[in-house]
Amino acid sequence: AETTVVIIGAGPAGMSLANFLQRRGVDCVVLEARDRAYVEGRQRAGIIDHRAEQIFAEFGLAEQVAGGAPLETSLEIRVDGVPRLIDVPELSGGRPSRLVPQQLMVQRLIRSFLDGGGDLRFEARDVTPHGLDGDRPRVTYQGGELSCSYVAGCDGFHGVSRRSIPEEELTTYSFDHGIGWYTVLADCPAPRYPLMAVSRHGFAAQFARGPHASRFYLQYRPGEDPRQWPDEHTWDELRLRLGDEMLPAGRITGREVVDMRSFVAEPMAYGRMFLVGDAAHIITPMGAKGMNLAIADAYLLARAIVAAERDGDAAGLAAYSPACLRRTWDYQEFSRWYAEMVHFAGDDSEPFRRRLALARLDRLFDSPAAGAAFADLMAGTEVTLG
Ligand code: RFL
Repeated sequence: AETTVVIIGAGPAGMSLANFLQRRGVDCVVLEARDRAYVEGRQRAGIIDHRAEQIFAEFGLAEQVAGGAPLETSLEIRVDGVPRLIDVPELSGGRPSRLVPQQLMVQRLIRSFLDGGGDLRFEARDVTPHGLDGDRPRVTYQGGELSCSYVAGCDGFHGVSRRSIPEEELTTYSFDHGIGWYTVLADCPAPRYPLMAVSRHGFAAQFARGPHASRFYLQYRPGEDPRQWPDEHTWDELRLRLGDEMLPAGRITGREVVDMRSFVAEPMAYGRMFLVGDAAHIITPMGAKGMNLAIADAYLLARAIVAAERDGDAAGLAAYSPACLRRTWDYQEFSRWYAEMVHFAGDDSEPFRRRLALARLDRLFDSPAAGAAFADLMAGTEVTLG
């Protein structure tokens, strides 16, 4: 069988790309290793930034994907128990993000693609790309084979796409931030504002997951396994770190650890294959940019493919990797800057670094220019191939 684009992976990157291509009349087939229930149930990110919402709007998908979702409010950073608010939507000139859980976004994108007659094949085993440096690559999987003009590697960090590129063609960068987070989902009333707390007791955060549930994050020390903490200890730690003695304990419904790591692969293209989203880069959750980067990559690739197919203009395909990498490194820097600020500001073991982090926080609150620069990144920077 033949198609124009084979998309490997039906996560945020793959389903964004599939919908963008469909709306522009470019044929594609999506091959996903897992079943639909698994893909639609995976909870991770929770924020579609303003720029990503604009991208969906350009394809007439904003209402479907983000319509009615709550808008971002001010953010509270509590420093040694003292609340400080930063009005991100205001400082960005009225460009609020939207709170959309990743699994809901993926469900909506899958539905929209299938309603439009899209070809999405779940449980595709042993997906393997071939002939990527030729004119007509092929992708095989158990029970099928597709030939195509382009392969979009949207299969996440552990996928097959990046591994199909000869090692000597790629430069990779890995960085371990040395910070571990214990995250728990609990039946506990949402905080008034998204809350991050910085103190000598360690970083903690609380975010709404609907009106009656919260997701908490607690920094933990290397070598510990906080999943073994008795619930009472988790609640004591949260009360201490959030400076909230009245925080009610609720049922804990999920426990996970997240190690802060970064990764970038360069370039994001090899022959006729293009890497999109986590297949090419992972970023720490600080700043909530991972999913938004995936959406922006998908957008740039869709534009480049449409220009090549409709107008015979391949310039966008050549510009894809450098354009995506420029944004990726910008966001890696932002996420590192943010993580240093909120983690080192409570870290007594390095007093000099702690004072620098506190100065960074003061500047964020006291300087409108610094606040605006922060809010601009939160809203999402420009997405262009140029
Ligand atoms: P995904 O989501 O990993 O999807 C890849 C898809 O490809 C499929 N696949 C294959 N299919 C066919 N053949 C193969 N060989 C395949 N191998 C894999 C997989 O089954 C899957 O369906 O990558 P994608 O689409 O690039 O999307 C990236 C985002 O998911 C990721 O950046 C975010 O989740 C990162 N992230 C966050 N991003 C944010 O913007 N804001 C956040 O607050 C945020 N919090 C998070 C996060 C990621 C986390 N984890 C667990 C990595 C919190 C966590 C805990």
